[in-house]
Amino acid sequence: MKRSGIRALILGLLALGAAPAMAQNLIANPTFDTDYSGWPVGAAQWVAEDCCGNPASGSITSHQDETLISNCIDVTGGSSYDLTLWTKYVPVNPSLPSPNGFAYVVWMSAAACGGVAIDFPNYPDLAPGGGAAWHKVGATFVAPAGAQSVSIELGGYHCGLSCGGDTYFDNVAFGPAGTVPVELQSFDID
Ligand SMILES: [Ca+2]
Repeated sequence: MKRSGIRALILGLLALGAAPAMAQNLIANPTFDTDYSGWPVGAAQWVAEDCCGNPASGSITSHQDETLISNCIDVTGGSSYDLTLWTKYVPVNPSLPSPNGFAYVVWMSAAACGGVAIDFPNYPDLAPGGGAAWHKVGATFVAPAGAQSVSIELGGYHCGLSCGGDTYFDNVAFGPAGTVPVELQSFDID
């Protein structure tokens, strides 16, 4: 085990120790075991490959420009929420390595994703450096005042071959800050 692997393991154990006993993930079907049910908007490409080696679970991929699915969750304006997900970006044409995937956090003015969009920050550094290996990213968001629900939207931009690749998603977690185990932006396990 490399030094980085040891460090990741230690930090992972610290994160587990600091997490509340009841981690709360509000995402429906967060692991895409057999399909993307629970993500009712749009269409996705389900694939049998799991982010983390589970032979009984799959994931989804944008296949360049085809995916836009969402999960709607009621929230409280002004409260903080954690979003984590596993992702990877596989260039189809290595000379065009620009990531084309996105994870939007769309804050809505009414419950059940009704009303109007108040804000929709894109997830930062979704596939940093092209990220061809599965890795986990995470961030904390503050629900804007007046937000009553949020739509977590995963997909790929409609930019065709100019974007040059597919973005994969798996193990999506969203919940009140501190209830979803906090993990590192990315790390190596050797
Ligand atoms: Ca999975």
